[in-house]
Order: sequence, then C-alpha cells, then structure tokens
Amino acid sequence: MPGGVSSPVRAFKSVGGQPIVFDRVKGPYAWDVDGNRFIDYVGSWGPAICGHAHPEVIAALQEALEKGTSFGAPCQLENQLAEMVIEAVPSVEMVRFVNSGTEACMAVMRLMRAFTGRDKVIKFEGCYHGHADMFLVKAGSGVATLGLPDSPGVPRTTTANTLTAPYNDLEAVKELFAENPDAISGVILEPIVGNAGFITPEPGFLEGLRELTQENGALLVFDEVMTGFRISYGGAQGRFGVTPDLTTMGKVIGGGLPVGAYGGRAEIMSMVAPAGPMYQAGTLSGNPLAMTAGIKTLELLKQEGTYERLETSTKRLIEGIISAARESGLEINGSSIGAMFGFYLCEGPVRNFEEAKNANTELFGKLHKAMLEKGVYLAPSAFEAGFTSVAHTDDDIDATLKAFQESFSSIN
Ligand code: KE4
Repeated sequence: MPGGVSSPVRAFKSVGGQPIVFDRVKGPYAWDVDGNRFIDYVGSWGPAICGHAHPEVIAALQEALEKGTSFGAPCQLENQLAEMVIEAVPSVEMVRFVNSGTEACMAVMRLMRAFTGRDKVIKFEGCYHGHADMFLVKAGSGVATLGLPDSPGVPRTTTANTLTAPYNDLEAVKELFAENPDAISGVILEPIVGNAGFITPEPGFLEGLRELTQENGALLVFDEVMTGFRISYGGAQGRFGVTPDLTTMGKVIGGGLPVGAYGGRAEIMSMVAPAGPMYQAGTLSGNPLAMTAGIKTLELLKQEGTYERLETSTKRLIEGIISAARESGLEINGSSIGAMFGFYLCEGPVRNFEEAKNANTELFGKLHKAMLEKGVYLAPSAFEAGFTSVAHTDDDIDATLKAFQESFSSIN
C-alpha cells in the first residue's frame, strides 16, 4: 500500500517515526498490536464522539446485521436518519446520503453550479473539502501536513474555477466577487477550520459571508463534515446562528461507518436526481448498517447535558495544555469549541492558514513522540484539530494533562 497506509495523514510523515498500528478501540482508548494503550484524541478523525465501539451502537449494529448489510433499495432507516438530520441542522430541509465527506463535497459543488448556472467557487486557504480535483487548491489536512504543492494529476482547467481567499478575510472575498461578476456559484468553507489546526471565525466573518453571497446571487455552503454534531447538535451553524444555503456532513452521522451527506434548502435540493436533473448516485448510499450506526449515535448525542459535558471537559483540556506549555516557557496559542480543540506552538494569533504556518512543526513532532511514549495519541500533524468524546473521563483528561506537562518540559 502506498506509504503503508490507506490515507496519507496516518503515515506520521510530518511528525516522524512509524505510524502506530491499531488492534482495537473502545471508549476513549486505542490499543496497538503490541498491546500498548493510548488515550485517543483523534477518534477516527471525528466519528467516535460517543467513544469508540459504544455498546449501544454495537448492539444496534449486531441486530441490523441479521437483516443484511446492504439493500440497494429504499429503507426505513435512511428515512429515519434523514428526519433526524433535518430536525437538527437549521439549513437542512432535504438531505441526500453518500459514503464519504469527499463525495458530499463533490456533489454539493455540482449542485451549487447546477442551481446558479455559474462555474466558479470560492474556497479558503487551509480548508479541506475532501480529495476531489476541484478542491485540491491550497487545501488543508493531509495536503498541508505533507506540504504538497496541491496535487499533480489535477488538470489546470479543473482548478481554474476554484478561487481562494485567506480565512477571515471578508475584503478578499468582496474583491473576488467584484472581479468575477455573475460568475461565482458560491462560497464553501469550514465554519471552524479543523484541517489547518484549529482556526475559529472572527466575529462578523460568517455573517459577512452570508450577506456577501446573498448580495451576489451566490450560495453559502458550510462544510460541516467535521463540525457537524460536534460543535453542537445543530453543528457550527446551530451554534453561531448563521444559516447557509447548503451543508455537507459526514463522520459523526455515520457513527464510525462510512457515511457522508449533503442537504439544504428544498428549492435547491429538489434539483438532485431523480427529483431534478443534477445527477449523483451511489451503490451503498443509505445502507442499513451505516444508517443504524448514525441513528444510534445521534440518539446518544441528543441526550440531555451531552454537549455541556463535552464543552466543559474539552475546555479544561485545552486550558491545561496551554498553561502546561507556558510553564515550560514554550510559545503556544489555542482554543476549543464544543468537542473540538487545537493549538499551535507559536505566539499567535492564528486567524488564517498563513499564520498557522508559523507553528513550530519540528517541536510538534517531538511533542507528538513524547506524548505517544506517555500513552496519549494526538493527531499526527500540527495542522489537524483534536477531538474529545463523551467517553473521555476527568481521570483521562488529568492523565493527559500530566503527560503534556512532562512532555513540554522534556522537549524544551
Ligand atoms: P472524507 O472523504 O475523508 O470522509 O471527508 C473529507 C472531508 C471533507 N470536509 C472536511 C471538513 C473534512 O475534515 C474531511 C476529512 N477530514 C480529514 C481529517 N482532517 C480526514 C482524515 C483523512 O484524510 O484521513
């Protein structure tokens, strides 16, 4: 397998050393093939928000398995999960399930263009919307981690319609609209950038994009593949009170099985075949197993007090990390929202991808290794957010902060 992995960011290329080979996961923990246990803050890159292999999810899957793994036909379960997503996410009146976040973003790009009849799209430097050709322009996540100058194999003609702006820079977006009158189908962004570390929208940024897109007859699209059901039960849009026209989702709504989704205003979604002419399809889309895992996961998240607990424990974690670093005389800045956190080993502030690049990635590599030796598994990249779960206990957070204190003093 190229690089020995099924996805580049797992290869530890930017932090050094060999990737850890997992044997099993449970709750907040992962065990490698040598039986070493780690407190896991990657959580399969987001899906494990209820903790890995939650007993109720496993039980629901075992029951569903008896009825078959894939129908290739409509099933009650996909309607049930669709209703839960529509009820939870402010922008979503209709939703289509696919099998990954990349598929959801590819489809939503096609829909933006189909609905507006315009070809250009604005994305932001450092944001990652999956690996489809048109998004591999100044992308985040593994592209940033590996320092790839975007990817070979992507025709210039494809990315010619992808315009980019610095995150949090409304003036730059205004200029792009002025330079491309009536040609921009929409703006797509991560409402919190988890694929460049952890960059939050400055006050007024999301609201400004909402106005700018409306003024220019363009669509606003939130890529909530990572933030969906993690920042709040209504995602980042529910938390920030800015409602886009379309939303992409993934990760949490699959509860650990392959699911992506895109949804939004019924007027727009009605263009999707077979209701309308915009084609998108998938053999395993809406399969009963993935739907079952998603339904059970959202049911667990909907329980009273879940997000308050996630917010409190994640805030305690990042505040402890920051004070531990500063006690060791290291530069650091970071924050958390909901069950997502991130930090940069530099003074800050970090408001966009350029500023994120000030982070000391070499020092992060040393930190990552030291934390592994102390049984804590952080994302193997300085340009990835961290994820907590309902399963991380106070003791796990205390143990993690102790490991950070010891690691910061050892790498300094
Ligand atoms: P997938 O195709 O990997 O399911 O989703 C792509 C995607 C789209 N949009 C956002 C905001 C995302 O965060 C992602 C995927 N996130 C990365 C983690 N930063 C997946 C990890 C990986 O590539 O292995």
